[in-house]
Amino acid sequence: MTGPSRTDAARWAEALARGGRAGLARAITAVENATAESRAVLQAAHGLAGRALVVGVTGAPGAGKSTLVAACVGELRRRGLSVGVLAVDPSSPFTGGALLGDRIRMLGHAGDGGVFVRSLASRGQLGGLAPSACAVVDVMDAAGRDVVVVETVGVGQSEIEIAGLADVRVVVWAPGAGDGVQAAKAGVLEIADVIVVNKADLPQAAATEAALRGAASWRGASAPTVLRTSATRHEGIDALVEAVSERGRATAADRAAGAERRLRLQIAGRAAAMAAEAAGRHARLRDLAAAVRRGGLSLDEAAASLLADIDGGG
Ligand SMILES: Nc1nc2c(ncn2[C@@H]2O[C@H](COP(=O)(O)OP(=O)(O)OP(=O)(O)O)[C@@H](O)[C@H]2O)c(=O)[nH]1
Ligand SMILES: [Mg+2]
Repeated sequence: MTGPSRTDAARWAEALARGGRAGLARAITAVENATAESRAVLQAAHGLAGRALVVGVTGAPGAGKSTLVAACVGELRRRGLSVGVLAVDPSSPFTGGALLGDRIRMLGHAGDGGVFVRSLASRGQLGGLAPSACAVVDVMDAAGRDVVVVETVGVGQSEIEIAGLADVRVVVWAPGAGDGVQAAKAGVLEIADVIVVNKADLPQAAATEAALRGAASWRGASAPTVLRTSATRHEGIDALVEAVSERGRATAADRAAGAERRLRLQIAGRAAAMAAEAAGRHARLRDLAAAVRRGGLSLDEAAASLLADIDGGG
């Protein structure tokens, strides 16, 4: 079927464009493990990406993110949209993904070709998790998934990372969990487009919702949408999907801008990894360490000097 003149990237582009689950799974595995094929996969993916709505879902451990994502997947399928889900868990990537997969299976999406779930392994991610997540998102996007949902456990940094990765940022909150002050501290109020108070079947949900809405009001017109759900009772899911769609209504140019943002993150991530590697085996490292020890240079000055050397090819 494939002639000898066809490039690997063109073959992958064709495989991804077909949108099948097997091809998508193989492509992600190649990217994740940086196999010989990964370059061609990424070339194909980056050429095709820029159509999916990318939704980031973050929040404290146990807030109900996975249960909520699974419920939303059901609602998105009812709306005829294909979905890719990526579970990013820096602490336990396998159990996190498996749990999410279990929940989606429980909802009867196991045999549904319109749902594709994957977890991101944390090994070998020198430039941080975000660039790797971006690459997988691009592959799902390229494979024609209408919506790509990325679940990350919110532990400070990942909320910030998700801000660059997603087109729409959803922060999941559990009732009573520190309310507004805690949210402000976590930086959640700056990055959220939608704040969900999940477990609305528990006491305090309304008070928490009010506190978060008040705490986010300083953003004025750009304040996040705040709403309540009960993922286990399937309450408020429709409104949540609607709010995300509303926020995600975008032109083709906006989607392309999202893909370009993810590409920039990937390049910067790789550059950071390369610089770290070059710095770690640089001949001047010993002298710089000695200078820092003597007090002649600060750590930052030594690092800047090393970077300048690497930059100059030294
Ligand atoms: N009462 C109640 N419990 C819920 C609700 N949603 C989720 N849970 C429960 O909360 C627990 C954690 O749910 P998960 O969906 O795994 O939460 P998570 O935020 O994905 O957790 P991590 O990925 O480990 O950070 C489970 O026992 C869920 O059944 C809800 O709406 N109401
Ligand atoms: Mg989870």
